[in-house]
Amino acid sequence: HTLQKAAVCRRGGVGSSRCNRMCFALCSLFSGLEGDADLQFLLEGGDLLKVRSSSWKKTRYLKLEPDCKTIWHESKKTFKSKQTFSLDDISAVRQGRQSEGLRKYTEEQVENRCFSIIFKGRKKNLDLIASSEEEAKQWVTSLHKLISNMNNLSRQEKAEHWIFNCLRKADKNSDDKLSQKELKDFLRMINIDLDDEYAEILFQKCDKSKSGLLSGAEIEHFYDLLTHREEVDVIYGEYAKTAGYMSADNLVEFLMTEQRERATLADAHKLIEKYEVDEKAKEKKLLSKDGFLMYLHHPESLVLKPEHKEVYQDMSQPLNHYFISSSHNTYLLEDQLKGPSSTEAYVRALVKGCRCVELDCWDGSDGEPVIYHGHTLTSKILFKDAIKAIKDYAFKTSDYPVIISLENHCSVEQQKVMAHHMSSILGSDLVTAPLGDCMPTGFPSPEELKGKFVVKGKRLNKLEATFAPEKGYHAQNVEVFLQHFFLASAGNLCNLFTSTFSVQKTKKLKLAKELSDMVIYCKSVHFHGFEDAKQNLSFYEMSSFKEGKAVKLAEESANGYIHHNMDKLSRIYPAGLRTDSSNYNPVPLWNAGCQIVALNFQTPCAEMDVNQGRFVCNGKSGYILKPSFLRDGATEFDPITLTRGPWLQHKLLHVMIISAQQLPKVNKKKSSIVDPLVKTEPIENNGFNPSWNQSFQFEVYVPELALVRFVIEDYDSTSDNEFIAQYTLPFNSLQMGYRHVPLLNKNGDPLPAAGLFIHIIVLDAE
Ligand SMILES: *[C@@H]1O[C@H](CO)[C@@H](O)[C@H](O)[C@H]1NC(C)=O
Ligand SMILES: *[C@@H]1O[C@H](CO)[C@@H](O)[C@H](O)[C@H]1NC(C)=O
Ligand SMILES: *[C@@H]1O[C@H](CO)[C@@H](O)[C@H](O)[C@H]1NC(C)=O
Ligand SMILES: [Ca+2]
Repeated sequence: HTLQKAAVCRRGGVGSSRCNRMCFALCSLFSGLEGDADLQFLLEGGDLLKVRSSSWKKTRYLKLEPDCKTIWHESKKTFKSKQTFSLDDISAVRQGRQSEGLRKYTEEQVENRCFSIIFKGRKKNLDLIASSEEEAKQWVTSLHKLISNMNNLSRQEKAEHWIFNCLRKADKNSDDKLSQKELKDFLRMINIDLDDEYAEILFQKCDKSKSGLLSGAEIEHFYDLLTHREEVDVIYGEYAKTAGYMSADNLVEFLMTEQRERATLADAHKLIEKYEVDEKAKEKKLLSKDGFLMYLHHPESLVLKPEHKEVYQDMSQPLNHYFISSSHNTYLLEDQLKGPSSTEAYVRALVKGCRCVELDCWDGSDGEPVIYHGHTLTSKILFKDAIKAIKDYAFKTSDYPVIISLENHCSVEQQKVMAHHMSSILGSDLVTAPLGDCMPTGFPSPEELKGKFVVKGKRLNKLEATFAPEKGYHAQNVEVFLQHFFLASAGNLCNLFTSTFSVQKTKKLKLAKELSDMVIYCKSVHFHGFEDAKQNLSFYEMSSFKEGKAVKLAEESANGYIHHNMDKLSRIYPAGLRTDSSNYNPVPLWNAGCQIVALNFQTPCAEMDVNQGRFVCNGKSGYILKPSFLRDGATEFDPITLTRGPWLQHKLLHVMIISAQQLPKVNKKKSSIVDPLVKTEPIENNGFNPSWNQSFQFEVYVPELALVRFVIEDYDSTSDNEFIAQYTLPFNSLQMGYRHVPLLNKNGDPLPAAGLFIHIIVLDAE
């Protein structure tokens, strides 16, 4: 374990508290868990039956590699190269027949022996059957334990873990020593393309024993040279005015001057107590450079205000006063024409905090309604399976209500089946009557609707009718003639099929009373202008707008739209032309107060990054309270003309992009090295620790609506730059001073070791 110790115990020396702490964190992953049966179990591994279809079920040997991070996955065909995946790629491990594949291809009696490994991104699930119930349980508990253990490591520990793994992989002949060739491979792995001469110099500098191999302390030295953060040294040096250390007083000065935090001596003592790794320094109430780095990496010190991470907004306002994280055609995993539909897509969207999901319902065989993109080749899933998945995953990330948006194309018979499934699966969590005993005059709040499902769809009559029985409403399955019905739905569909629609335009839709009655707070109606809506529509009657129409309203009558959205809900959906499931910019629609701005969640793109950034705060609840100038009935706010008013708070945002750490490779080709660019000068051939020191200034006029996005691209002089990583957050949630920005990959999943280091100041412009 020389390499490991080198990585772990480099500065403090064996026995120091830093070393112990790091060793504990890492060794509990690598070697120190002799006593831990779960880890031992995974390292030994075992045979499992992998399920791909009814006929394809094959035995596979799975085990954890000694890096405790990679799962090795053997095919019986020996000539096939071994397959592996990283624990980092796992999004969930589910016990039982909790995947589409297992439900479809296995019998109920194996329920207790089944489990599934679900991956991030688009990688297919691994559906497995163990030989006994105990064994299945053991796999699931062990994997859960290891994953949560790994997620518990601090950013710095993750970074060191990453480097250690690269070192271990580079040591091809496992002799715990690094040859010059192995060293070069290692540098490539961590994204540094040193030229041969410099690599040689570095190697000679560290190879004190002149053996031609680096071992033990030599690797430590080499590692130190690599991980050295000169920019942090400079900052530390400026404030470390007490015998080369930062005293509590020095720390207060740093916090007040640079971080713009109101800090007392007591706060500084607490920070030293929490982050100092050297016991001797801690005793003297001093912060060492290592302790300072620990502080800078801690989640509370990152660029996002820690107090905004929790639910911090008032959740007791009416539902339509919030932006609601919303998805379009939620069932699709890929494009809108021939891609697969999956209940997994609902799980992914809900786990990402989405609070409005969409179901396109059509008649299926055997009387069971199905979900797919009508008139296309997208595959089908059962309506009831989608509802079950929604029920199971609705409140894993957020407790606040989920809106089930129904696009109903079913016969009355199958609509009754839909109503039956919703009421039997969702039970009392389904809102089937207004809260309270009388006709409501406005929306309930997210707080009041916690844990509830709200159906959005067509309704036969006004909700008021249920409170006025004397008017006698008893009709069953009344025909509603929806003359605009197909015009409206066509917006959801590919233009290839519009010709079919012109023929069907006059088709009538019958609505089952059972289904109609479930529509309480979100009744779909057509939009005939703001004036009509104001005079003729009740608060719960809401319209859906195709993106083009909505953008036009948001540009031409923004203030009218804002007032409309103070009384009602608006849903926006992508144009039918977007058959590739691309997205539109949600920002202008939020600026006009629209709540349900539905995006194709399955598509990695800048618009989804922005959506994730919009909803990263407030406990990832999927609800963000609109600023008061979008809720106040007297508001004159117009995001286009931007007249004076309380919304106008002209600010200057100064950002200095200092450096980045451990940017991942985007091109798996071994020889390719990332050339990172942060809208600055590109830094050539260094993705490990590029440094820029470039300052920028931005003007911000409406801070409450502004979002800030950091994007890192790989610069290419001959073609388009390639995306590496990004992070987006609300302007008002920025912390000032020296901050690390966590980085997300194109799917929005965190890159644990990577980061951007910046300095931020926000000033009033006037
Ligand atoms: C992870 O950290 C939390 C809080 O610090 C702790 O309660 C939990 O037991 C830790 N989990 C593991 C697996 O170490
Ligand atoms: C940025 O500043 C740091 C600290 O002063 C320095 O070590 C580094 O070389 C600088 N980088 C560039 C590209 O100027
Ligand atoms: C309200 O509805 C009635 C009946 O459909 C219609 O005549 C009237 O023009 C509508 N009001 C507005 C302002 O559009
Ligand atoms: Ca070696």
